[in-house]
Amino acid sequence: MSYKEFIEQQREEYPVLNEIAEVLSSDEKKNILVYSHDDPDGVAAAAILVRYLERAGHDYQVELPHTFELETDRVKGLLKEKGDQYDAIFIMDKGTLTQYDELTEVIEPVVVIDHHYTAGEPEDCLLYNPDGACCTGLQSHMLVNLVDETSDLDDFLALVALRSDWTIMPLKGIIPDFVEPFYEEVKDEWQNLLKPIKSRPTWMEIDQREETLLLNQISELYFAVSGGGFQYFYGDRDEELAQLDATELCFDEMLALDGSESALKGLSTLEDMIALSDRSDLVERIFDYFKSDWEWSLELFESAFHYGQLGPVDLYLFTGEDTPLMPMVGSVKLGKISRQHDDKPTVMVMANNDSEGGGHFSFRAVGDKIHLGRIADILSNQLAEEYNAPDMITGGGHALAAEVKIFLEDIEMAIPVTRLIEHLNKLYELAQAVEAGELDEAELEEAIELGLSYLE
Ligand SMILES: [Mn+2]
Repeated sequence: MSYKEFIEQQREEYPVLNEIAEVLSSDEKKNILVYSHDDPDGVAAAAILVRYLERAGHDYQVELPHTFELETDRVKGLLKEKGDQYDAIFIMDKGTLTQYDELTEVIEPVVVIDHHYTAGEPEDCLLYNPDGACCTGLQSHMLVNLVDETSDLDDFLALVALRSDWTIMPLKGIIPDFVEPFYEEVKDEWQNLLKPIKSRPTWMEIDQREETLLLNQISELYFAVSGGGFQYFYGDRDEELAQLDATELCFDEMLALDGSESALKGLSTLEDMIALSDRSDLVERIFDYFKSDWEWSLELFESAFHYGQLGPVDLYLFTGEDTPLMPMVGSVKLGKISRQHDDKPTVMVMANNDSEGGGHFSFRAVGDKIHLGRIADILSNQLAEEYNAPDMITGGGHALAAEVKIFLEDIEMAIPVTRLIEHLNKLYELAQAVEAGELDEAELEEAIELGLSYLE
């Protein structure tokens, strides 16, 4: 199936796409407010959309706030300040949340473009969250194709978004069905990004460190510049960087590639890519800070230790304070540990205290024997209830990767870490009891619910 046919098929399956196309159409001039996620996928999605809005002659404003979920009060505040000047709002790559319905009281239509799992859909918004593994960069590319044509730079940005969000893993030949029509259409044009090279491995090379792709390196560069959705910024050590919003820099850099399409297709090294940048001095400095933080964090991870065995899985625990790039470095360390043990299923649990306030737990796995999303979900709900702060303690994820983030600045880690250890210990004791054949049917069910999915 061609990419065009695939988009038509999506249009039939999701008639809301016709309504969204209507909002974007160039029949009358509009002013569109765009909120997108502050990670490479969200930034690329916004860039692809905005490139179209410019061509169509629409006005727009882009906001890339440093939270994943868009707080409705943030939007209401902006609208109060700016008055009634927008014809629509787009919320991109920022979760599919029922609370977005509230916004229809202050602006309509509310268009939600997202690919994350949702427990409940907003009903009054124009929502496009299709079945199948995709990312919002590709969704944005598809939307533009409903009303106009995309070009090489849009293809490039969509590839970066797909790789940054782990939707595609070309080095391992992993291209999900949803992405295949697009990927098949563009891959020959971008062989320079997609052929294996022996060069600096990125944080995406977890099961081996010998080869990488230029696409992976470029995605890592955009991760570094944007803060990656984890707000890893470098203003603490660089006066100039302290003065700017690096996610917006990333967005501007993507737009500034307009006109450099043939240079992009001729790229053979990451240095070439950095040299193409409008502000290559800044980009290079950010990337150097990123790399030195990476080396420092890798050293910190030497202290990760074997916590115990949960059935077929080795569980490792890492704790630290102000650990930079924690989940990415932890993933690479995890891959190394697993390889040293004949690719044994392994889980890395990471806990970080932010000395400026707040905390962060990350969970990563090789093998899906333990459901990390369930653990993060249970812990974040428990802590949110205990602190009565559902907006400030969030968490979740999937089987292989999950997070718990605590944004309460005055929090001490005693209770969160205790709850984490209590949960891990419960899993440990249940796993021991399973080995001893001591669990009845109901207890087995509970063990699975708590995360021991290898018992399913
Ligand atoms: Mn995304």
